[in-house]
Amino acid sequence: VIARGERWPERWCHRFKSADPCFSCASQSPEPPTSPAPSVYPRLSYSARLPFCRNSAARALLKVVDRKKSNLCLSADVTTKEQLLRLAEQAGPHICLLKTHMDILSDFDATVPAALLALSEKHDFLLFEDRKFADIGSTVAAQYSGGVYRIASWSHIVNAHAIAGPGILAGLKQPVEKQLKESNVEGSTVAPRGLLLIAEMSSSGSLATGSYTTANLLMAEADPEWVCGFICQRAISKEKGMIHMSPGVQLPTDEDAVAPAAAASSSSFPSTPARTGTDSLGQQYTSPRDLLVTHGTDIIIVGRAIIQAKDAAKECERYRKAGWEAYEESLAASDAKK
Ligand code: 5BU
Repeated sequence: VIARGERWPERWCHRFKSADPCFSCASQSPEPPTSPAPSVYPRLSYSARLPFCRNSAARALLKVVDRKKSNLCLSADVTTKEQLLRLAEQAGPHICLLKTHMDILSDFDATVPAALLALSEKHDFLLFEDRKFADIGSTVAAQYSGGVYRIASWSHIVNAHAIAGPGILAGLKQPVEKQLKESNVEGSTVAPRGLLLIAEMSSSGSLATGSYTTANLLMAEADPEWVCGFICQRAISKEKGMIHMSPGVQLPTDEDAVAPAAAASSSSFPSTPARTGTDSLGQQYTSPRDLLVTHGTDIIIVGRAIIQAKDAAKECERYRKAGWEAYEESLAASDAKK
C-alpha cells in the first residue's frame, strides 16, 4: 500500500510543487487525468495470465474460469436463504463466481455461508460478497471479520470503494494476514482471499470516473498481492494479473428486436460501453460482447436477467455461452492484430 508521501509515478505534486507527488495529489490533481488507457489488445488467454497473478483469489478464479469455460458471475440478489441456496445449486455448474448481498437476506444465519461453501466445492465456483466497504481501515477490518456475517471467514472475494484512501486496503488485509499467521502456526492451508476495487460503476451518473478511477488503479497496482482486480466497465489496468469484472450486463431476450451483434457494433467510443438497456433506478446494461471484445473486461456479472428468468439454469447457460464466445472472439481479434 502506498502511504502518504510515497512516490507516484509520472505525476506532478500540486501540493508540494514537486515531481514527486504525494498520495493526495493522485486524486486531487487539477490536470485532466490521463484516463487509464483501455489497452484491450494484445489479449492473453485466462490460463496464460495465471503466472502474472500475485493474488491467491485471482489465481483460483482464473483456474475455475479456464476449467469450466465460464466467465459468468451470477449476482444472486434474492431475499431468503432457501431461494439463495436453490439458485446456487441450479446455477453452480454454469458459473465461475457467485456474488451475494448477504444483508438482503431476511433469514440469514450461520448455516448460509457453510451451505454456500459446500456448493462452491461441489460445483467448483468461488464466492464474492458484494459488501462495498467504504470506511476507515479499523472499521472495515471489524466489518469484514466480525459482526453477523463474518465475511472474511467464508467469502473468497470482497470489494471496496477506495474513497477513504489506502487505509481501507490495509484495514481489510488485516483479518486475512491474521488467518495466514494462524494457519502457519496450525499448519493448515488458507483459502484464497482477494479484494476488488470499485474503479467504475455501471449506474448512470456514477461519480467513479476520471482521476478517481486513476487513483483506484494506482492503489490496486501498489498492492497486487492483496488486490485481485476491479469492478469497472472497461479494462483499466495493463497488469495481466488483475481481473476486470463488469456488472450491468444483459442479453436481448428472444423477443427483443436488437440482435447482440448490432448492439455491440454500435459502440464507436471505446470509453463508453454501448448501453443495451436500463432499469428504472439508474442501472445501465451492456452486452457481454461489448464488455469483453470492445472494452477488454474479463468477467460478466449478471443478476436479474438470470434470477427472474423462468428457467434460471437455462438462462445461466445462455449467458455462460455468450460470455465465452465473446472471450474467444476477443482472443481471435487480438491474434488478427499481431
Ligand atoms: P442486475 O440485476 O444485473 O442489474 O444486478 C447487478 C448486481 O451488480 C447488483 O447486485 C448490484 O449491486 C451489483 N453492482 C452493479 O450493478 N453495478 C456496480 O457498479 C456495482 C455492483 Br460496484
